[in-house]
Amino acid sequence: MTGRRTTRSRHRTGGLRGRSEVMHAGRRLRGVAFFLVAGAILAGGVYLAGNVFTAQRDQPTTADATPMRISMAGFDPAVLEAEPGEVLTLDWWNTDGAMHLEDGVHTLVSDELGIRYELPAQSRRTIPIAAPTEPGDYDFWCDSCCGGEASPTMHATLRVTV
Ligand SMILES: [Cu+2]
Repeated sequence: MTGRRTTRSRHRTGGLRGRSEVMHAGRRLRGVAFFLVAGAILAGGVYLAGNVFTAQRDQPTTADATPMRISMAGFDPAVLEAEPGEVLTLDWWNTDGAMHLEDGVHTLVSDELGIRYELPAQSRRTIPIAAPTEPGDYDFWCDSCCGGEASPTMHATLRVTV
């Protein structure tokens, strides 16, 4: 590649000046190539590391389950929608390590909905949530970390609409 460029360039510009410019360009090209390769390797590593946490999302345990992640950032999605009386099946997974969690779990709690589930660190489970027959927004939260019920971050909503 460098050789061909040199030849072509010499034809075009001729003389020593052209040659040194070409050598300069060649060096710069190698520099760029190095960063491209290094960048690709880095990106590959980040991609693989990311897969450790996201791979689970691609393989729901139940085909028609609604995926929901819990982490220090809260529930994702933070709003679930359901029809009155509908029973949602959640494919629920926890991306946090045990050392960050009280008792090693995140929880999903709601007095109104009459539920209390626990999810151990870096695991997943399928859970049912029954929507009340009365439309409205129903609050649920995690009470095992980050201030629990007092922390707005750890709340999410079951939205029941007709
Ligand atoms: Cu939690």
